[in-house]
Amino acid sequence: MLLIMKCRICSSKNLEKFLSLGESPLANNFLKKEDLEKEELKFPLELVFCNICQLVQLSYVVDPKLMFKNYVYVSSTSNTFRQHFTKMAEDLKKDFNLDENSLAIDIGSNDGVLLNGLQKFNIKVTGVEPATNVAKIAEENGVETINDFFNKEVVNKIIDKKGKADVVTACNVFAHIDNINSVIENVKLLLKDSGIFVIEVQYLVNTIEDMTFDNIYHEHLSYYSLTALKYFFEKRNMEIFNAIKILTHGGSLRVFTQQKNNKRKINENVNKILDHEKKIGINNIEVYKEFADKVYSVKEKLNSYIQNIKKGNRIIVGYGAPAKSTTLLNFCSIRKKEIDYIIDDNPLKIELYTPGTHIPILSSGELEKNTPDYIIILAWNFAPEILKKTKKYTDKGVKFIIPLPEPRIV
Ligand code: JHZ
Repeated sequence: MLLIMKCRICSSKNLEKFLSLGESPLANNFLKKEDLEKEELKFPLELVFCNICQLVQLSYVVDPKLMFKNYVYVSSTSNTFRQHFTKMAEDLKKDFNLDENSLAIDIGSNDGVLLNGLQKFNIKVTGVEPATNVAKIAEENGVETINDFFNKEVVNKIIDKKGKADVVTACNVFAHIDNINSVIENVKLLLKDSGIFVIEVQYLVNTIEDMTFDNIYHEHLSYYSLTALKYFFEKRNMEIFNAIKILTHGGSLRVFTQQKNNKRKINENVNKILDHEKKIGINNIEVYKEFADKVYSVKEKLNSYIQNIKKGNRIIVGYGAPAKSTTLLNFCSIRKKEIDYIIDDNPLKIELYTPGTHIPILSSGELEKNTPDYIIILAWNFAPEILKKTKKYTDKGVKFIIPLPEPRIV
């Protein structure tokens, strides 16, 4: 565990702390039954704001090997995500004229869901994925995957074997990387002069406006605005030429970058988003202090909401055990006394227990055997998909709760 003394983007020490969610276990460190009595690793979850480049970031960095060598998150678990990445592959092919001579590399390629989509157009692909178990799933899905962190050695290996890349993607991994400076140097090495680097990151503006503070956990080291990303890429001689808002994870940004001497025109979206960020005060610590105050009051509201239900001896269970539920459950001290069990459809999570709060994770069959009165949708970003597949329980009178930004029945 390392205390960040300097900003990840600009190296400034002018960092201001504005939020503490206490000590929390690692979000994806789901426990086996035999490990429940063992002491769990917990680390502080605190956010700081850089007064120079405006990056919001965690104050502590946990060793990535502890988090990413064996991973339980599999992108294709949800239909929503499969569709999202299939469409992204189609858009990349169309917008950048990729064909069988093109090479695409995905950093943090998980089970290969994006690359699978690109392969359907005969585009050459390679994934880079540090989690051994997930890289294996990708290989089984027919996606060539290097089981390693993205580093210079890996880049040289790819160049030797396949040449330079037309497109490098990094979806939901850029916020996870501590040394983004070295990553960007390696991306530049890997890209053809005309190549593009496309990232998807959860969007800080959604986090603060929609109170989705549960996406704050140790895997997410940085919380990006376009303002901070622009600062970062310009310092590394890269240029953002387009940015679009997308719906994943409660609101994310897809950001397109190119080497600075490239010819693509800057899309007007970029300035529109930057102007909006300026207008809402993304560069002002007061916005973050206000957000922190609201986070503490959401905790109180959620706790009293749950206590009211429990007073009537009602049974509550959860649906979805996403990484973000670890933050919500730990920060709000919600345990088995409040939530009897959680359903998850990812087989890798079933029969495990939630980190810190030790609530059992079961398969959806449990709903039939032990039908609850309330289901709290912890994977709220997939609420429509989950509500659709559990419709028979709504028909039976089970009530579904969305916890954020304020608990409400849907
Ligand atoms: P989901 C992940 O976070 C992990 P998580 C990662 N660290 C990251 O950065 C963010 O994404 C961006 C389950 N589910 O996607 C599956 C069902 O059971 O919101 C998952 O366990 N049935 C890379 O973990 C969870 O919910 C369903 O029908 O917060 C969703 O996790 C559906 C739709 C989901 O990400």
